[in-house]
Amino acid sequence: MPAFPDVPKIAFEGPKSKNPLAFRYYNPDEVVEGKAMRDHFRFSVAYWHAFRGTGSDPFGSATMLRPWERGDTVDNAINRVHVAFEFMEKMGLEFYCFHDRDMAPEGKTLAESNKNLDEVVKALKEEQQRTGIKLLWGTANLFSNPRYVHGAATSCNADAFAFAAGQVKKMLEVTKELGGRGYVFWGGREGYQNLYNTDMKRELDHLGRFLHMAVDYAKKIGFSGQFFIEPKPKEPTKHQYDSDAAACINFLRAYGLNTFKLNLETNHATLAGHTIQHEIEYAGHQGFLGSIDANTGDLLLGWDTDQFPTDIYLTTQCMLSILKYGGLAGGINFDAKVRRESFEPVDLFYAHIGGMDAFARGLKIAAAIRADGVLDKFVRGRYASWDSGIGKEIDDGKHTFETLSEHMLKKGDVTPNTSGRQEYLEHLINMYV
Ligand code: XUL
Ligand code: CO
Repeated sequence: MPAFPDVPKIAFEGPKSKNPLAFRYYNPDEVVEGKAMRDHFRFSVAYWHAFRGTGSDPFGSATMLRPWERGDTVDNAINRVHVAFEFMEKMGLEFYCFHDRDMAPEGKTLAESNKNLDEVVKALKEEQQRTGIKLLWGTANLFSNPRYVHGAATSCNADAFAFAAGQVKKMLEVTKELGGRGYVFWGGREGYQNLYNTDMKRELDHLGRFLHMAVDYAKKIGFSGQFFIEPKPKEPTKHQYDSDAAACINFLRAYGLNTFKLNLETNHATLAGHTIQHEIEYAGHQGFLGSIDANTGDLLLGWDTDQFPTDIYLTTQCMLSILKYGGLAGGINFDAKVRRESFEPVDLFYAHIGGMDAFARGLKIAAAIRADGVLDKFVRGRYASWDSGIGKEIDDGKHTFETLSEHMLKKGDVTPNTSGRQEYLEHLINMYV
């Protein structure tokens, strides 16, 4: 029995289509900048939102109509896998991501939880083989269970660290078994609520040790996927250690974890007081750009609302910077949930189609801007003073404070500045949108 009997396979119908169950811009085989759209994006469904999200919030209970749900059992988890793969097949979503606990019920012990997971992983493997859909990344939920009340790798309770290690060990094995491209660490409760009770150095040392153990174990079992850290500044704790790209990169370098890359999330960037483009630019020029959790927040709400991205400026900015740094080792995972009020199964389709089309449009707009070279040309011109004369000499390491002071004493004052032309550039971008 199909779970979505009334929804056909979603097809590309082109920009003139008025069919809300069709792609207007996402055309997987279309080549942009020498690469098919499907390979630019590697769109992925976030299992926790799409198939475990209930619509509950702090003020109200579940609203989602999910007729296939029959409780938190292994049998139901296996049936849910079939539903999820039907959804992904119909959507043309070629990847998915999950946490251990989204996929199978947690047992009373680690052994029981591992056994439950193994049973569902069998079904995942079969469905992957049947459909060709792949795992983008796996991860472990190290934040929901009360044992992690003080964190996992950064907990004051050494047993919580040990339990988390057991969970990650298992999820690394599962991710390898399913051929996952990568493995994500989002520091669920790795942070603090209060510094009076916190030994920050000890907690960060433990986090560094934990991640080294993960690298060692991956090597031991031959898992060669990419490790990612996902920055987020707050929520659930008031300060998460992995607060933004810059903080993560500093941490990774300080603890000698240079093989990691970042999985950047739009709404996390805005919670950190940045834009996602800022985060992509920062990670990109430092060599740490890895993958994207695509979503958007709501400026009037100010928490991690995880909405589906539909803003063309947002996706254009993402794609401008992703193209600039040569693409993603990971992909674009829709870490986004349908609103509590969008409770019908078909809303899952509208949401993902909207997100995929928004990114496809962003890609085409960004590629057109790049093809004309308008931004590049402007930026190059803006820094032209560094390409010859004193600028080039400074860049070549030929100067000191003394020689520069000498230079200015002779010259008197600087060559006049030129306009930054922000309004001109914003208008220019609109010509491509
Ligand atoms: C939480 C979040 C997580 C990670 C995976 O804000 O984004 O779902 O993506 O643990
Ligand atoms: Co995320």
